[in-house]
Amino acid sequence: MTSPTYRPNILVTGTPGTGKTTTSELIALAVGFQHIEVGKLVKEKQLHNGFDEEFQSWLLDEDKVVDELEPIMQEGGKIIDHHGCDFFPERWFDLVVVLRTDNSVLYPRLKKRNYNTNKITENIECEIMEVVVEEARASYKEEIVKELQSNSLNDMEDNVDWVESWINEFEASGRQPNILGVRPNEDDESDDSDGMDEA
Ligand code: DAT
Repeated sequence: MTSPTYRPNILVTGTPGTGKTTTSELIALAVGFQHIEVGKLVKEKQLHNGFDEEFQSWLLDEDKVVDELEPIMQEGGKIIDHHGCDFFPERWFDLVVVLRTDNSVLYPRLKKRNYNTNKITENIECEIMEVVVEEARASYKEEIVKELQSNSLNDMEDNVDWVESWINEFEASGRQPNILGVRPNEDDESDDSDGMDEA
């Protein structure tokens, strides 16, 4: 007898404008996962400490965001989309996708959003300095971090297909999602509770 499949959780991260929301929505539609855009949730549920006028963004309250999401993540089958990733508990995710975009493509995307100069400069520098990739590599096990190019619609299609295949393989393998942690007696070699690491 096989137990019902417990679906993995995925984080889609990257500099603003790299395509997190669009790609996450397409993945969610393709595989029946729930897509949660953290920026939207922060605004709706007021999980912030006010508005930063200079950078025109909400100053999110990381503890409130984690508390709000914890029970949701426990259900499995979630795609979280956010431009930062170091404050989420490491055990939440089975795959971390970092979207990357060339600056010549990213700049017009940000300009089209009517971002002010500060915000455009900050985001372009962020992409040049590989801030989000570095953050992802520092916060999660290397083998679960996957960098994907997101310059064109073709790339987007390929990225959705890649994640869909990854989910299919994960579920076919019978692997246990990280959020479930290590069950007693299931892994006798492991004494330490490695399900509780904080990023
Ligand atoms: P993010 O959530 O990372 O801020 P988004 O999904 O809102 O990005 O996308 C920003 C804009 O760029 C939106 O108009 C869709 C477009 N876009 C994103 N990724 C793309 C891609 N790979 N090819 C073409 N357009 C893309």
